Amino acid sequence: MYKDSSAFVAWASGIVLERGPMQVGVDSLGDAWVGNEPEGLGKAGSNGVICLGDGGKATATFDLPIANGPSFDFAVFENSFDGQFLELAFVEVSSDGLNFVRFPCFSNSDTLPGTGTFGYTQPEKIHNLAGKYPVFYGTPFDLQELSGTPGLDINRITHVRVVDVIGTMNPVWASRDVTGRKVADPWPTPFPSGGFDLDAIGVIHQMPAGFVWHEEQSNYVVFPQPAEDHLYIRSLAPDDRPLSYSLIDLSGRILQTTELPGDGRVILPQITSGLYMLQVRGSSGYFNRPIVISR
Ligand SMILES: [Ca+2]
Ligand SMILES: [Ca+2]
Repeated sequence: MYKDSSAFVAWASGIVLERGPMQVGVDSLGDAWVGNEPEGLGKAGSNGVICLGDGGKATATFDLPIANGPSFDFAVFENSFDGQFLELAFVEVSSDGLNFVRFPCFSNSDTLPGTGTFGYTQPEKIHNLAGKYPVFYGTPFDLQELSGTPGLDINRITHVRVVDVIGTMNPVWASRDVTGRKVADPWPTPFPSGGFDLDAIGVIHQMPAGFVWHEEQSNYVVFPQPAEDHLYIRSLAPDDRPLSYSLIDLSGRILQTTELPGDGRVILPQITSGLYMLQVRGSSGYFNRPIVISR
């Protein structure tokens, strides 16, 4: 996705860096050192990049949580100059800053002998690895793929972590995809700019300001997500039955307010696919819940 796409509504606003070595196994070279935290912030192409080194990590935060809207939700930008010399990274997300979940990724690049220092990678052989596309074009990720992961709230992603793929085929240090296959990327890269070059992380879907809610204060469950033409609101506490609800769009406009029938079923109006807010009122108060309608 091109950096100037109107799909991008925000960019990373904070980064914590854990740099990796220029070449894993050769401690005397020290860590990669080109670029610092500020160069991964803001819009893609707007300042420099952060070079992670072998296995280095950059953990980004955002002014508002990233949410799971229709299709892709954020994109990671690298600086490949030709779309063939690709430095790759795993991408992980967290909704609490502690528990990180990696996007399941695949690499079918040759593992014998692997990819040399200036070797090429065919982008069609990799999936869900950042660095797949050339400079100014972000690799997009869809949080829906992580739906149902315990400990992860895909509608309130607060952290995105990028982890450099160590391209060696040496089993001691090799990085592996979700199937356990080694992931090849240029290696060794024993220079200060070695490893994945993080340019930016662009947000496509985010929680609007003021719509942050607290799941732990709610006894309600809303399913299915995404919803097509109806969904259910149920309470986990029998004495706190949901009584009524409002459906609100992201500009704050109330589209529908209705008493909830006994079975908790909500028939959704004919509105376009997207992210909406459901405000549920019960006997003990109310809560707001972002929902995705996908038709
Ligand atoms: Ca999504
Ligand atoms: Ca690498």
